[in-house]
Amino acid sequence: MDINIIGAASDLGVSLDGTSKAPELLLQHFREISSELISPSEPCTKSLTREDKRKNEGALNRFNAELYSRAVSSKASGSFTVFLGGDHSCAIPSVLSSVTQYGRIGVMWIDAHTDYNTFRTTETGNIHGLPLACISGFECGELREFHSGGTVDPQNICVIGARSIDRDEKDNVKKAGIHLYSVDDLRERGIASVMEEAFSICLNGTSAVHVSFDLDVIDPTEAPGVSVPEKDGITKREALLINSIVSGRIDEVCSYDLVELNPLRDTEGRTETTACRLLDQLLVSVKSK
Ligand SMILES: [Mn+2]
Repeated sequence: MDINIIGAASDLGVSLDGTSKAPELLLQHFREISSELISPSEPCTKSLTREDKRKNEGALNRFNAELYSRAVSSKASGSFTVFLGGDHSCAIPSVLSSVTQYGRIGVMWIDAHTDYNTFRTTETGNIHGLPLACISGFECGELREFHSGGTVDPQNICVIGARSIDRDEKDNVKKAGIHLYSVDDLRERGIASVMEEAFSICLNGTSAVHVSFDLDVIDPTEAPGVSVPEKDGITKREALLINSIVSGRIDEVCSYDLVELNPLRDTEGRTETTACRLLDQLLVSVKSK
């Protein structure tokens, strides 16, 4: 199957510099693959005060609307479309464009965080903490105005590797009923068994699953180059195993994101190298799809 990579070169959804530089860096390793690099036309405000939590909403929505229209075209032309972040807010247009193209889908969110805040509960106003709530129709309507179709049923959403959920975000997660698998679940039950169950939840009544891979799911000792590191994560080896299971079931996967690499926080390119290995695993499978 043809592949198209959309590089979302933005850090509008986070308060730190760096993630916007990731797509260009990663694409250097995949020059033979069709790609487009898209940057926001407006600057990012870095303020972190609570009163200022809508600071980048307008600019991010305009950027996401552009990503959405590129992704809709890419998918309509029959390409397997990969989003390379940038911060995780680019998953909003990535997932919603797949809803437009493929209809009812599930979402597998591989991440240290549940990203299930809303403007009501966010402590920082950083929109990369809201995308999963947004794409599942849990509040956040102001972040998906460019999309007139449906959202993803929370019953078809699994978060893998979650270990950091904000206090008020916990209530959102509970109310919505998304499925969570902690690092302990992966270790106690085994990765293969958890992934099997997660796939069946995501595929229950849907046509395919979108996979969104946030590099901060990996322990910061092995993947330090992310904007919001969380200790006690999965190992690089476990990440590659999870991703190889995803790649092995590529016929059931409709689209994919790899996000949150922050080259300014990386040491000796370790996180970049892991990101390349993950992307390579995926792309090899997509080519044979
Ligand atoms: Mn995330």
